[in-house]
Amino acid sequence: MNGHFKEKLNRRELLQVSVLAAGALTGFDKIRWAEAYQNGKTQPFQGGRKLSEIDFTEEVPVPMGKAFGMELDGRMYTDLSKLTPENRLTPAAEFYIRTRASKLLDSQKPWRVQVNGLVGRPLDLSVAELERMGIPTGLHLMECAGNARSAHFGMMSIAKWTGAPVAEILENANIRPEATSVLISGFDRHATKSVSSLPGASWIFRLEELKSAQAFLAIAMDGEPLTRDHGAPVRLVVPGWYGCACIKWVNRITPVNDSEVATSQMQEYAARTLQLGVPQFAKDYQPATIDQAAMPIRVEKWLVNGRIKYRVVGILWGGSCLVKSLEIRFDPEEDYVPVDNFQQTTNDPWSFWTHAWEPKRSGTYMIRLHVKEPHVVARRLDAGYYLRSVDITEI
Ligand SMILES: Nc1nc2c(c(=O)[nH]1)N[C@H]1C(S)=C(S)[C@@H](COP(=O)(O)O)O[C@H]1N2
Ligand SMILES: [Mo]
Repeated sequence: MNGHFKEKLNRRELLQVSVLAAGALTGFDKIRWAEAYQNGKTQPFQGGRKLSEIDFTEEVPVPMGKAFGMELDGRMYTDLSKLTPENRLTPAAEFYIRTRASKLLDSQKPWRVQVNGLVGRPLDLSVAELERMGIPTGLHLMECAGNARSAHFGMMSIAKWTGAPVAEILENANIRPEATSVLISGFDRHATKSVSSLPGASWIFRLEELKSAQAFLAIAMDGEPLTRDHGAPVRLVVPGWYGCACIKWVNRITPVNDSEVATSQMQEYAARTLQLGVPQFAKDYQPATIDQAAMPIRVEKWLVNGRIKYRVVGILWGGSCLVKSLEIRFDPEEDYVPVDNFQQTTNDPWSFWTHAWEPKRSGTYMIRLHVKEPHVVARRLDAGYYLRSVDITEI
């Protein structure tokens, strides 16, 4: 990408993001947040001054908000530390990337999406046809199942999507009664061999899972056509599922039955999507949905009435029912306590929380969140996956 184009893109996208962000909170959300920020629990910081932000320890610097590498090893990490409740969208130009566009991808050739297999009426869809079916599908979060502390957990972003509902495409293709699942595949041949990933991107979904998740073939993100790295001209989005199921450069939709063997992508991601072993058949896979999770994104150091106080800001995402009691622990010195300022209004995209903290002594603290309700499944969170730590030198 040349500098001029990049600059134009950034300016345009920035503008869009600020317009979007202004409209992103519904009136109801805005009032709730305004209340939460003015009432009670944020008062510990009233009249105070923010001195600095504390870096998370054991997280080496990596490029944030900038794409690097090529093809299967290409990445962009989103800087989540800048998010605020008033501006909770990640800029489109910084939406994380996991696998950059293949050098073998021919963007001159008209793109087609074939719908065949167990269908009464095979389809051969053009991008224009998908665009005609496109509807606004709302704000949705995407998280890579391999999102990691080494990337400051920056493989997670939100966008405002436009797409063609998969259910509608299947209906148009008259899918046969014996079809139980759907194989969705994308272009995934690359010029260079990856150091860590296998080529071949496809996933098999149970029909009812695709329908209940309201999966769609995305053609635009934040009002702009998809970029090459995000799967242009068309990619799958399955709200609530890990990114590995959200196939980019989609070219084939195939209704299948229960005898289908799991794809190499499903097998590669079996551990990260919390399967039991690596099942051979697609029907034996649990949905690759994102469990309830939470983590701090920023720790601020404040001076309030001559005293040092810390304000921990974090997000909560995933899961399928709203959490009422979220707890935080600053290990090894302290026990779990309820998070001060927290209200989850939706599972997708994320919600914010803040917590005032006055450490008793200086040292290294590991910060962990915990959902108190026993019926909420939070396997990664409970395993300590989203743990972050800070060094406190001043109290
Ligand atoms: N064709 C193709 N689709 C793909 C992948 C890929 O390597 N090839 N990676 C998947 C993974 S692991 C993730 S997390 C998401 C990332 O989408 P993004 O790069 O737009 O954030 O795309 C998914 N779709
Ligand atoms: Mo991923």
